[in-house]
Order: sequence, then structure tokens, then C-alpha cells
Amino acid sequence: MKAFEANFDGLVGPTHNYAGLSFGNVASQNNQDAPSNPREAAKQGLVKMKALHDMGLVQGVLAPQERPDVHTLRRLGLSGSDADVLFQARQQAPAILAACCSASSMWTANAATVSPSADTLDGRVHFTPANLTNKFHRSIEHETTGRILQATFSDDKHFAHHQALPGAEHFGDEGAANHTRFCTEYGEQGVEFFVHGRYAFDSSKPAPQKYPARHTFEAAEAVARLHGLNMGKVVIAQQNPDVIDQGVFHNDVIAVGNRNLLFCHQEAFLNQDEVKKELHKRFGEGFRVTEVPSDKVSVQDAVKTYLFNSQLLALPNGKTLLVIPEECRGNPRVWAYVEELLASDSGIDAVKVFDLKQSMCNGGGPACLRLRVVLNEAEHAAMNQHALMSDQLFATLNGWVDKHYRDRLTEAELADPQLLIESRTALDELTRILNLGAVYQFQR
Ligand code: SUG
Repeated sequence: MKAFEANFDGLVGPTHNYAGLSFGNVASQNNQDAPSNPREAAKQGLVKMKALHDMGLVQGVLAPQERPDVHTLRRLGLSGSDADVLFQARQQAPAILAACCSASSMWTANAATVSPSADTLDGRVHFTPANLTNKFHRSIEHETTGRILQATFSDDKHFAHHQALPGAEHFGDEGAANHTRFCTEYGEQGVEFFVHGRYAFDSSKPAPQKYPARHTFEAAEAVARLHGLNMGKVVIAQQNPDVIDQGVFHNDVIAVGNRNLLFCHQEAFLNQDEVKKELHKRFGEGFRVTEVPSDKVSVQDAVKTYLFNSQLLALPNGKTLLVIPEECRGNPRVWAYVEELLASDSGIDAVKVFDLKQSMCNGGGPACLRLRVVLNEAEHAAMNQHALMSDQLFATLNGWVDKHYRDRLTEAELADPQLLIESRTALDELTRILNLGAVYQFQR
């Protein structure tokens, strides 16, 4: 049966702000306290989704989360009315309040790991929401993420949903940001490639010194087991600890792959030659690697421009498109390299640039904003059709953003009880637009 890759982008939530929450993510730290523009952020994301839809690709939308998360604040001992909880949090625990207001679920590359039905033992598409344990503001996403994924892919004949891994740092799991699937045809068995930052149960192995390694080897192995993957078609590799220390907090900041192509930086992996050999061996004939040398694009430039946080897309005509952020065009070395890619036999045929500045300032590029789900025609027909991008949905969501979103938000305003009311009103309406049912705690 014909299969293809669908992209599910996270819709930016109404509380999008810059709180400097992600140690090890250089952009997040550098933009702490800058005012944000949630309306513009949401619209920049919608423009990308609509453009991909217009190219003939299957594009979906995943709803944002309920923020401020007063339920978590209550678990942490803040009490009274919702307004009281916010007020007290601002007085007593402003950093925790900021964490409970983050719109970070927009980066759906971290929502889950997804294995297509062609790779799994029971022939279903498997989803494991990522526990995101390394960052408190992200560790509170997975329950609602799981509900949104179930509401989007609800037919258990086709879709299997797992619980997130145990929420201890030993099983730190950052989801698809550290997972790539290679294949010849989407509907045939592929090679699943998991990348981790450290070993939790083996301290003899190398690890970064300055910034945290968020994802463990043990988490990667556990997800491969849960999904019923054929271990002969799985490669698990370690990220180069030195690049984590330079701000590569997820593998998708330094490598991207699709079909038979891995596009990566020369310094992406520990023992890179071995990793490439292993991928060639498991994939068989036709695997190729386009490796970018450090003297053309430094790790620093990769982190600044997010060249590798790109989407490698198979267009309906079979050509490969690279979707990159505007920051790449603004950097002469990176842009010269992109031009070289297009002029050479790189496996990349075309490039499209998007302005995603609102997300980029928090360290989220085009690839962070999307979760890839390979679907065959039957699975595509079985999923929630209301979550699929269309001319109509694009117009509806733009109108919805105009109606509910602010065009400026600062950290000082996060405790404004009106923001909570605005956010819940917007999300309540969104669940009807996307036909999700009661996925939020305030609706249950
Ligand atoms: O987890 N930033 C996100 C960015 C995630 C990018 N995703 C991928 N590479 N796939 C993170 O670090 C910053 C929020 C703040 O500082 O306000 C933040 O959470």
C-alpha cells in the first residue's frame, strides 16, 4: 500500500514567551526576558504548514497545551482561586511560574517517537510521548501530549499509544528530535536511527562536561523495544559530547535524514565513521551521507543558523526539498554552502526558506516544529481528518489566532489572570475546531 511522510506541526500557544528556561540551548538563554509576540509566532508556524500543504504534502496540526499550568502550580503547594495561585507563584516562585507558562509544546519534534507500521511487529503505528525529564517546563507536557496524539490517531486497529518512559533522568527521552527513519519506500521496512547523549548505567562512557545530555541510551533502547522494532534494523548512536557542549542540545540541531539520505555535520556523532558504516550495513544498497565539513560550516554556525534543523522533504515529483530558516540566508558562509549543495550531487534538489524568528529565538527551527508520522493510505483515512491542514483550516486558524492572541508578552505579564482566561477560551474553541474532545484538564 502506498505510504508517505506526514508532518504534524505544533501550533504555537497563546503564552509563547522567552524565559531562558533551557540551559544548554544557546538561543533560549540569549533571549531571556525579550518580549515575545505570540500572534506572530503562531502565524509564522501556520505559513510554513500551509506552504507544505500547498506543495502537495500531507500536513497536520497538533494543538498546544494549557498554560499557565495552574494544576502543576497547585501540586507544588500554591492554592486558592486560579488568580490567587498565579499571584502567589509570582511572589514566591517566579521561575516556576515561568516554567508553567512555557509554550514549549510547539516543538513537536519532542512530542513523541513514532515508528511507522512497516517497522513494527504488530503492523501498527507506534507512539511514545517523550518524558522530557531534563527540563522541568518540558517534563509537564507528556500527559496532555499523549491525549492529543490519541485524539488525532484514535483507531486502535492502526495506532498503538504507549505511556511516556519513567520520569527519571536515567530514561531521559527527547522523542523524535533524536530519531530518524531511513527507507527506500515509505511503506517498506526501514532503518530506525536513535541518537542519545549519554549512558545512564555506564559511567565509563564519554559524556558532555558543560551542558546536559538530555537523552539516554537506555531510553532509546526502551522505545525500540516498546515499538516492537526488528533490532537488526535499528542503529543506536551517541552524539558527539563536544558538540553538546557547544549548544547542540538535540541531534536534530546537527543532522537530519529522510529516505536514503543522511545530511549531517562532520562532528555530529561520536565515532562517526563507525556510525556511518553501521547505517550503510543495516540499510543496504543505496544509502548515502552528505557530510558537511567543519571548515565550510563550523559547529558554531550550525548552532546559530540551524542549517541542520531543516526538513528534508520528498516532494510529490520525487525531488528532495530542504526547508531551512531565514537565519541560514543571513550567514554568508552557510548560504554559500547551501548554494554549493544545490549545485552539486548532494541528494538535495531544492531549498525553501521560512521566517520562523519567534520560534528560533527560543532555539526551535523548522524541524523542531514538526513531528513526522509515516502513514499508509488506510492509516491516513483512519486518523482525525479535522487535524489536517487545508485552505479552510488555514483560514479558520488564522482567524482564531487574531481573535485570541496577544501581540506582545513579557515575563512580568505571565501572572495576569486574564491571560489564563484568554488561553483557556482559545483552547476550548480549538478543541472544537480540531475535533479533539476534552484533552485539557480544565475541560475534564
Ligand atoms: O527544549 N526551547 C526548546 C527548543 C526545542 C527545540 N526542539 C528541537 N531541537 N527538536 C527546548 O530547549 C525554550 C523556552 C524558554 O526559554 O522560554 C525552550 O524550551
